[in-house]
Amino acid sequence: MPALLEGKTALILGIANKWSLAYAIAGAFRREGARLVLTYQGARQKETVEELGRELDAALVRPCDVSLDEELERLAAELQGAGMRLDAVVHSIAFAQREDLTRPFAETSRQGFLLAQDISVYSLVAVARMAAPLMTEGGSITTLSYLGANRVIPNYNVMGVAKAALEAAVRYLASDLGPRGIRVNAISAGPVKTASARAVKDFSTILDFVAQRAPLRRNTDPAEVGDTAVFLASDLGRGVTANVIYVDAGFQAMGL
Ligand code: 1JT
Repeated sequence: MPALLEGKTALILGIANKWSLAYAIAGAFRREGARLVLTYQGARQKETVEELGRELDAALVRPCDVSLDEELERLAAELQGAGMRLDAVVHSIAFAQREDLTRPFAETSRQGFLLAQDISVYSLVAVARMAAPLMTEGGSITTLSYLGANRVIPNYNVMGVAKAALEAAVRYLASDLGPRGIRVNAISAGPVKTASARAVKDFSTILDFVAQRAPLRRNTDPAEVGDTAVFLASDLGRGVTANVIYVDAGFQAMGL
């Protein structure tokens, strides 16, 4: 099979370390011949992501805090200045305060709610607005979601509401950008032991529960998320937009 992303440039936001879903996606994109532009948040992530960028032979590794419009504008200006067209964007970013993932959802503060919406949802809108002018040949924008958007998952709380908004944002962005040949989709991944997940208490119990009940009787492998992201970014995905694709070993289908 020929490389699926040969000649394409992909911007990937949200690698924190080698367990990040964004890192699995970057690896799959690189395997398929894409040129990679990676971003990280803040000085704490710099060393790690620059090292992973070297491993992946990334063309560019840059800081980008998606809560700041200026940082997104600076990144867009730099890519523009380097004459870089973008063909794919992967948004793999979310945040919520720890207390909002432990206390009852009804206790969520206004500030905690808005913070989760800002970082986990509005950032997709801001990234799409920044990237769209660089996608002069059309392109694909993919974000990461979770089943907590549609069902009550204990403790997912404010993130569930944020993921519901994120999936709605995918549909509205797909409608806006479709006429320019830009597709917008989400991958709803099954739970994976990432750094974010480590912040969740009893996460191993959740993983075991899912593995016992999912049709495939196992958890989601990050590489499966990477391969689905390749499909969406490639010409194979040309007819798919405004969609949420489950890469979760089938768990979402189960009632009991
Ligand atoms: C965040 C965190 C976003 C954890 C996340 C997330 N998206 C998925 N997970 C993992 C997860 C978390 C819970 C869960 C299942 C999966 C933590 C930091 C903020 C952003 O419950 C079954 C709670």
